[in-house]
Amino acid sequence: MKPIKVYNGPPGRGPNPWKVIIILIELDIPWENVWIPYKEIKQAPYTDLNPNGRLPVMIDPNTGITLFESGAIIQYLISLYDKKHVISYGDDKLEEKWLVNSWLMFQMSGHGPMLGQKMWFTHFHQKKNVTTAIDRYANETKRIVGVIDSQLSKQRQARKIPDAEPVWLVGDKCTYADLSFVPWDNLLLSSLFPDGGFDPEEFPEFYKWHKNAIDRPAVRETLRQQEHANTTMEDTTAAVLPEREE
Ligand SMILES: N[C@@H](CCC(=O)N[C@@H](CS)C(=O)NCC(=O)O)C(=O)O
Repeated sequence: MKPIKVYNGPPGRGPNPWKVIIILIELDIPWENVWIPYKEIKQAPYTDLNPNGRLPVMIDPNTGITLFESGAIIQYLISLYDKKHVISYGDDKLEEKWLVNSWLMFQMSGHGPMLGQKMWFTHFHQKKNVTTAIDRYANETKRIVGVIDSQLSKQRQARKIPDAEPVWLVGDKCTYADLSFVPWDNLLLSSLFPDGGFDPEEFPEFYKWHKNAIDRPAVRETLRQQEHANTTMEDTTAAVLPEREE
């Protein structure tokens, strides 16, 4: 099998390409990063691959298919390359199969965008301390983490899973939906609330779930590679930031 190409932006700080990479490593699919400076992603030829000018893009040379949007890429990888349902469910578990997709959509449409805006107004927005926006996205982030925490708690009760054992969003195993949250949640625990205001221990199931996810070999390997890129590559992200006011 030829390696699947994942477009990523130096130094690899953005979480969305890594969502795809976790899935590739989990499924033991050969892959490679294609590093493209951020200043090149809003123009052709990159916008011929992703009209929205964002990362990631995936090119699968085995099928000739090019896709953008991390959630769509994950669905593609699962559909083509997880035939044994290592991190998904098949038609014999029809409800679980589609519920996993609901949680992926929740990550894509709720979790990612709200945490993304929290990140933007906390770290990058030109005008500092826009408290109404920061508060709005801080509250949304906490509300979303609460939704996850409550789902995990329901799962633990319904399935009578002892406290020390892992619990996942759907069914009895870790799926691509659980994994899709990992890179954003890692930022949540490290840099989204630099001045406090978020105590992960207030969401005990969420906290344990994230720790269980990052303990998986594929996730550990992904985060190791991300850390390596972050500390060794030139930072090109300034190209997408507005001019800062002094
Ligand atoms: N919904 C998109 C979001 C993609 C996205 O925002 N990617 C970030 C990197 S993690 C990006 O390209 N940022 C550059 C920009 O904001 O212009 C996906 O999941 O693929």
